[in-house]
Amino acid sequence: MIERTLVLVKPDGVQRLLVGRILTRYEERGLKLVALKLVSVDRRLADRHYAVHRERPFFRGLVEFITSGPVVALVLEGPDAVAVVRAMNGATRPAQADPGTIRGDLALETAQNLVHASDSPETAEAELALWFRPEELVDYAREVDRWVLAPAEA
Ligand code: 3AN
Repeated sequence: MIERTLVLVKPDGVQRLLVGRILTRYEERGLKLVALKLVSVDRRLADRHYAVHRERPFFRGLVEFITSGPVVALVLEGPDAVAVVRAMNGATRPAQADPGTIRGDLALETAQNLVHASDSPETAEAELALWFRPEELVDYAREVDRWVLAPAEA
């Protein structure tokens, strides 16, 4: 099933100059870039993005962190993209993230775990709408897809 998912390279990723390295991993996997932008996140967007965590003790810290500097927001598309990207990111707590994942290779702390990705296709739909206007999602063909995707999906 071809899915779309929202990814954020959080302020720690931008400040640590890891944006290129992180995006390269998704690109090299074969995922298709559908949208991409650098965003200064305001309080309202942060509150809405983390609304499901509103009652958690770390909610304030989450909002403060994601508004502390620019983030890179992107939409990736591909077969099972939601699960594929979550697996590439690794466990939320970097100590539990497998080597070879973004967090397992590049992060040490839960709060500074570099990336966010939608956790289900339903969440992805809502997060895409929150972060991008419909016209920011770019529709284009990729020559490489015939080497990356099954014939029915290319
Ligand atoms: P994920 O980002 O892997 O989907 P969630 O949705 O459980 O993880 O948590 C959202 C974000 O909240 C995480 N990316 C992490 O930055 C932060 N977070 C989760 N648990 C904690 C915690 N115990 N203390 C501080 N921050 C946390």
